[in-house]
Amino acid sequence: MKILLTGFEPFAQWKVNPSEQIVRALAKSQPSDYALIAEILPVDYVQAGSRIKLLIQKHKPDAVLCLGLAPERRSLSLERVALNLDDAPLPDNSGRVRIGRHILHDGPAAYYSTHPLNKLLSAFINKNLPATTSNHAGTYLCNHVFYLARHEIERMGLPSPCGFIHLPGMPSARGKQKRLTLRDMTKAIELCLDALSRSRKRPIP
Ligand code: PCA
Repeated sequence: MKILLTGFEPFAQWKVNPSEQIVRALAKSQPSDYALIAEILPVDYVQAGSRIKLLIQKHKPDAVLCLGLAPERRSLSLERVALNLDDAPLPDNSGRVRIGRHILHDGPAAYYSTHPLNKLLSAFINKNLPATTSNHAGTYLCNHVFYLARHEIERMGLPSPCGFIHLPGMPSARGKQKRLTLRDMTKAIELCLDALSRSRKRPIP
């Protein structure tokens, strides 16, 4: 059983990306139930797109979990949908801005996550980890990678569940609001990987 886990490098004013830190931490652990392929993707539409496709082609993973930071959110967001759309005023790390552009001209308008979202949500809630489902992964890099990962899985005819989780912004030293710590987020992603390693059936979205 091989699971592909990806995070992103920092971008814009966020100098630390928890998705990168979590992927690096989990890459060091040696899970016994599955092999982890851990990768950090660049915040670059062109490079991240080709990297995720190549990783899926090369490893043919049994499951794919992509992570990214959504600084304004307060809980773990299990994304339901990836849109065929790049549309963000924020430049990528190479300075590219994409407004109102299809990711793939001949691709479907959207793909659903094929993760067992309700099961993952209950696993998080049972451990007191604040989590929710989300119907919008944005129209920036996270959505871009999620869409292309789902497309590649479909194109190759793989039965592998593939989904995306947005991580909330991390607590700041002076912040008053209670936020999920990096440790809790890492625990949540570990739970998710365990659940994915146990369920390989395609759920109905
Ligand atoms: N979050 C951004 C891109 C990289 C990341 O970690 C997003 O939500 O699209």
